[in-house]
Amino acid sequence: MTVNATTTDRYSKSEIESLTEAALMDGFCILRNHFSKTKIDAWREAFMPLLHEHIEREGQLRNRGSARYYVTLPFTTPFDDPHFYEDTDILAVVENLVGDDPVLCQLATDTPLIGSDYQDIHRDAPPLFPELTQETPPFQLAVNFPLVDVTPENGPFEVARGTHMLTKAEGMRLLESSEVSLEPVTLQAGDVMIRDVRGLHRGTPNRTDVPRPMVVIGYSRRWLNRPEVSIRVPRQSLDTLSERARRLLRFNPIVESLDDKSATEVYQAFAY
Ligand SMILES: O=C(O)CCC(=O)C(=O)O
Repeated sequence: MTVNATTTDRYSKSEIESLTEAALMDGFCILRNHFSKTKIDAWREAFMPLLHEHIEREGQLRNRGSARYYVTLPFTTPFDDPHFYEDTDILAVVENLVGDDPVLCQLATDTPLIGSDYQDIHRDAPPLFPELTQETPPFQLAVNFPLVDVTPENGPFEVARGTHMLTKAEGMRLLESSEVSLEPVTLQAGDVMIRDVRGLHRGTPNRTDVPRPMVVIGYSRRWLNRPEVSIRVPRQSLDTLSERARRLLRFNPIVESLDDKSATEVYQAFAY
């Protein structure tokens, strides 16, 4: 299910329900033309130097595959803009999926460059109860939006619809028997995908010279703490945050400064 924003970025209650149903059934839903392109341009401009610094510092780790990088964004201008992480429509779908009082746990990017390859098909989180063959309702969501248009050439994310409620083995069996297939998700800058991170997916090669950054804002159920993807919140920002933002960010570390950029990304194990 795809809903196109018209003159307002506020969806009706029934549209929010439809988006929620799509995400429950397919594992994802898409809100077209949702975020301001001007703001996305500002993010891309601010992001490119961070990508280059990251590649210099730890590009040799190659833990997402060749020429593909996971970079956490600093919680500062322009990335600390509540327009993105406190979006009313997105939070309405998020709360329908993972319940009231969710936790904002992740603010990062996945970027394939030329020379990147197909990733192994994976999920982004292990099951909560691996001893069960029955999956649980959603507990971890990724809100993804690209900082450039995503085309068939620049490495669209591919996802197998409806596999989020299956065990990985069962999802892989359906893929191998062609009962389900991987679908490339092409998005324009400004489009947003809300997905259950258990849906089987993979990154694909970017065959162009232009990096393809995809932002991931992570939301978890209210009791789930995921320190491996934390957002470092500067103490001086606390007073500027809304009450809702402080609540969303409650499991994240408060830091005196964001100046220390030397730490290696902690989020190295990502595929399950
Ligand atoms: O191409 C993408 O953005 C997806 C990458 C991905 O699934 C991952 O690195 O876990």
